[in-house]
Amino acid sequence: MATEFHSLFRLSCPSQADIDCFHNDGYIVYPDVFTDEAREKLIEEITQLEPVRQYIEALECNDGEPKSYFVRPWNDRGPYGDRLIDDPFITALLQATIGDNYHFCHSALNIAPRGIGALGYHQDHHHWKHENPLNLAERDGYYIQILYYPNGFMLGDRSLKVISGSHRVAPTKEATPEKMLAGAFNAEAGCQLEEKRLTLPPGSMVYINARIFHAVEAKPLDSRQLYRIFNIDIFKESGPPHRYTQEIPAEWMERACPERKKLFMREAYTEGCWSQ
Ligand SMILES: O=C(O)CCC(=O)C(=O)O
Ligand SMILES: [Fe+2]
Repeated sequence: MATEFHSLFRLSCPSQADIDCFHNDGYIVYPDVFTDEAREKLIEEITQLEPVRQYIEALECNDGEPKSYFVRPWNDRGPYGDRLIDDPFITALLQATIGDNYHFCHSALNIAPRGIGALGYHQDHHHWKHENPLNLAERDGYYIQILYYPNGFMLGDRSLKVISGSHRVAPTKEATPEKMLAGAFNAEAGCQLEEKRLTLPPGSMVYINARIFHAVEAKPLDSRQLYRIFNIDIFKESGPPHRYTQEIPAEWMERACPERKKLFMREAYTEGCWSQ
């Protein structure tokens, strides 16, 4: 019996304004973009995974040192998590921003409890800070992170912040987030580099060019939310592996349709693969 699977999102494709945001600011914010059903099912699927269920159960009675739950790659995906990989909206968004020539890189799942510390400003382009000829050649390739926040976050409560426009600055040692925020790179960027602190309702997503500096604020002990769920899918322009380009499980390949197979047909990262 064929199951009909509609998009998990309220939108079918990005607007021209969204695409402009991507190029000008380096990111697009989609508040409450999941359908109610998809949001609820995704949360259910994630929180009912056995290790997650145990983690949450421990949180409810634990008063020890706060620890995040983190898995990378996140392969234990139910039907909703799985569908995210090539949902029609995601495919339309990737094609409209970076074209057709991209692959699935990897994924992760993170659950952040009350009391967890901040994550400082960073960029996630893994061919930077490595000097192999391969890394140098790949430096300008797109590396796209799609950040999903199934249960959302409030400002100052494990909230994401970004330096808007920071993807326009060449990734040198001098280009630090502090200097960018002090205005020292506005001329190079051709715009004012500004910190944007986000607040997002449940069912939101943020689409970023991983060249932008981004950071995450701490989660206060008295946060109204017991834990914040964050899952991420990463896509890269076709080419050699990035640091975490994951092995595709055999069963994923077997059940993939031809379009999805194309996303998976690339090399995974292995020790030493950049220096051969
Ligand atoms: O937790 C988040 O909202 C983003 C985390 C992040 O920047 C990362 O995993 O690289
Ligand atoms: Fe990051």
